[in-house]
Amino acid sequence: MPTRQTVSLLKAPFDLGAGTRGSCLGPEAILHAGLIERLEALGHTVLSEPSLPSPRKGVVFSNLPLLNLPQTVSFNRYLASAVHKAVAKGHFPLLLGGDHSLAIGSLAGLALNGRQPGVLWIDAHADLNTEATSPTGNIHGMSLAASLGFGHPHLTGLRPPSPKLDPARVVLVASRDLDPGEREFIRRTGIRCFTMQDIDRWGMGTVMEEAIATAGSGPDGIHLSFDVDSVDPSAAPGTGTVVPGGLTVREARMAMEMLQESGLVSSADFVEVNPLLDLRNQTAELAVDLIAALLGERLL
Ligand code: B3U
Ligand code: MN
Ligand code: MN
Repeated sequence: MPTRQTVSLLKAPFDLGAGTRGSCLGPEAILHAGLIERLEALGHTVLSEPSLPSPRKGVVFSNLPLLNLPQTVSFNRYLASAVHKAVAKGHFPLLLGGDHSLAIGSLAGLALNGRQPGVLWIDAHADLNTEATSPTGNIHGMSLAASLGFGHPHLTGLRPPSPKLDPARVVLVASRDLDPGEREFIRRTGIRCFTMQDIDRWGMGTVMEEAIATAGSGPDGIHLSFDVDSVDPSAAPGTGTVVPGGLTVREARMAMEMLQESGLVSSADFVEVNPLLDLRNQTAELAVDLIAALLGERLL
């Protein structure tokens, strides 16, 4: 049995950071796939907090180069406070997105507690754009950059301090769709980036060992930010920006098991599940399998 924890489920029905609507329904789909029961079966206590208040629908948004900036900032402020409260009580904050712009609030909430964890960003994308390099204006492609202190001041300064992260303890895994400005960002900052090519060449086990050692080298453990588009679209079709050539279910699951064994993870985001694009809730079910593995479910 894993160490029993109190998990604060933070349901974040927010998709205005993405170019495609529907990931705001992700938290409900993940709950329908049985998340709470699976975590309770592991001996954890699950506090299902009320959903964070979602912005009104049917409004005309936009405003390049940062689409839906005010809504994204105000939602992430709520989220940061919710994470802050959960951590202050000693709970494990588990964020269910929603799009990946939510990592800004998640990491800001940890920073409010004076924590600066290493970050494992498992994602087909790097989310290292700023408004100056983004090809789309979608803030979910900017959330890691913002947390590192780059980009619009309303995002970087969402809550003090800024930056929230130390680039030496940020590790990308499963990357395969990087924009030119993101490649330059990685070169400039020296962030570790394990592409799918690295995974093919060295194997997921070796990559994860190095990733955990790098991200986990500080005093505050590791925050996992898991974008389901890291997994191959054949197994995770229900997400807004699918990129072929992704992780297998087995690789993703092993990554979660290795993180569990490390004992270093004390907060996580699972984002970009979009039930409007899914097949029979398959992607939400996969998310539940991965969260359960992260929190101690074993095959044997
Ligand atoms: N890099 C592109 C595409 C993208 C980022 N994150 C997702 N898609 N899911 C961008 O818009 O910044
Ligand atoms: Mn992402
Ligand atoms: Mn992605």
